[in-house]
Amino acid sequence: MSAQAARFDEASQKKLERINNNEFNRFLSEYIELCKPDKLFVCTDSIDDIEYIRRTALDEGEEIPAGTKGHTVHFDGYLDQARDRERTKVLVTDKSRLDPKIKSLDREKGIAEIRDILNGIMKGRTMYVCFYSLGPTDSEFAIPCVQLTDSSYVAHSEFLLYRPGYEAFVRSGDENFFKFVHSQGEVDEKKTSKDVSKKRIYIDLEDNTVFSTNTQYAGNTVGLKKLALRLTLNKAMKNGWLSEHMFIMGLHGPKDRVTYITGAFPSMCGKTSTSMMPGETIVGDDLAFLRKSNGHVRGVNVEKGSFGVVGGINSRDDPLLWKAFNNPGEVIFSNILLTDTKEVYWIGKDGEVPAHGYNHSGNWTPGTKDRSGKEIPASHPNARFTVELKTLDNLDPNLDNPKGVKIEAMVYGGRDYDTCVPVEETFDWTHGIITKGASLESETTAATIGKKIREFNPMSNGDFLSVPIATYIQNNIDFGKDLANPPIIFGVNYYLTGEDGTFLNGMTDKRVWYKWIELRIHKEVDVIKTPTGSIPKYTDLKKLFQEVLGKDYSKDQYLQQFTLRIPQHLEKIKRIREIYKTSVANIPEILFRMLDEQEQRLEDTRVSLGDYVFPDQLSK
Ligand code: SPV
Ligand code: MN
Repeated sequence: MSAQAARFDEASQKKLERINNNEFNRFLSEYIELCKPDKLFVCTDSIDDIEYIRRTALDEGEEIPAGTKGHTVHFDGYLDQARDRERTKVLVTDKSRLDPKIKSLDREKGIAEIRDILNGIMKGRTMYVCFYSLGPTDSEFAIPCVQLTDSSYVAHSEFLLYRPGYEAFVRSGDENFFKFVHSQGEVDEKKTSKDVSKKRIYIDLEDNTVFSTNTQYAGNTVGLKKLALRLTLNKAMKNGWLSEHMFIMGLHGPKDRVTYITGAFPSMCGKTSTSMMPGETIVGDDLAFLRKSNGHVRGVNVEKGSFGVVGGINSRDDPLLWKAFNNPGEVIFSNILLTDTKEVYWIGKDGEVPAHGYNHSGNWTPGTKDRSGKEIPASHPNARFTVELKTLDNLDPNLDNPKGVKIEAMVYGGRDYDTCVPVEETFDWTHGIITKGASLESETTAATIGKKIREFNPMSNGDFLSVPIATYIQNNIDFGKDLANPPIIFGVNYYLTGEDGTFLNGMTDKRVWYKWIELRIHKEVDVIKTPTGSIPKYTDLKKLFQEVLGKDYSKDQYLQQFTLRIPQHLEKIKRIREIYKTSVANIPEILFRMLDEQEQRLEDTRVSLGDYVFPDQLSK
């Protein structure tokens, strides 16, 4: 046990004595000495300890109770509402091993800087020492983790999102665990971090350690989520597996058949709502580890809870979450509007906008403006909820299966208003990885009035890369190469618009696309081959629309949605090729070859059939 810890209470000492791990002792002593907390609370996997954290979050005012039993609200600072791309840096000794686009910092310099910020940062506070596991415990996927934080909200969130890992530490002296150090730093009267000049999020790849200071937004502080993703991605490259920004779900087909798939989407593109579709079962909504096993792929959810966007959730489109948000049970809402009657309100919720409430900006009424004169919405667009997946009615029974589930398909999708069809199957693994995964883009609307920006986001992991993109893509290609049964790769697009700019599909239409994907995996429906992939036949979709949604699906809708838009596809290929040609080195040759071939197929089709081609013209 660490000498420093001896200064702390007896109960914590007893809990530490059960752990026989030199690296853990060294790590804990180092950061107790540096951060100088007044108190230490060691959190085991026991219900009592987790309950203590929950209660403390309320006692310390990091969370506020909402009207419904078990629901709490947390607010982050006005300028601390999302992942901070600028201040998040990977620490490396040799910068040349990263792409220039990956924000990095000389390791020695970064460590010195963060040590300076951490010095005495926990004076007058409690350091929570928490243990978790990435992936199911007792599994080859599992990665043990230790989190040191002075935020009960961060500890509470992590107990909802990750499997407890104290007992695993007691059982194993494995010194290869991930380490997380977080401090919210000094807070203002609203309990939000105030020392913005000392806000840092540093990821030390060489010592598998994450540092986060003077911030509270969970994407910056819940280290096991996107910060650990840089560590796991790096680890996965070395050992030939994949660490992906993907949901995992069970698709329910005919005769009780369950087929598991993953899906990768950039943030705010419908990943969580897809993974929670009624009629299917959820394994995970954000992060997946994928490994090869006997010629196929197996996947686990890295987490056991969801930290999802709450905006837009309503009773019709998201019945499962709606139920969880309207019944007693554990939910943390962040950056929503809390009304005077302790009701939680978010943009897009059923019902009227409240006349008054409290949000991330303080007291709020409709029309409240920020300093620059811009109207503040009732809830922040990135307002979120945190729940355990077991709160949902459609949790898949394999969530904690240590072997994971067999992955039979992988889906890629982004916010694409004008190019790709709603659903299409790629020709093979490599074609899928290159033309869907490595070519993934998503449109965002810039703050400057309505200007649309297309953001390149390979595999939706663009923000989290900790290895050169060339290495990452090569690893993805290689991963599927020697598999007897690689997953089939599909592209989906929920955001396609018509000429007048209106969406061609309703929010729930995606339920049909996934039922079609399920049938395709089992070769129970036929396809029409196009230059970019294989698309559904009208009659199959018509039947599915009726079965799944009770909707009539007209031939006209089908033709509009599944028209091959050749000029847009050619533009996309040009953009993607340019990105890979100009910005990064050592891109696998096959990437350019596949793009060239796809371009050629599109050009040939254009010569014979014109710019816009109906599926019927291709099936002939
Ligand atoms: C995302 O933005 O993709 C999230 C939330 O899942 S965060 O933890 O902020 O990354
Ligand atoms: Mn995510």
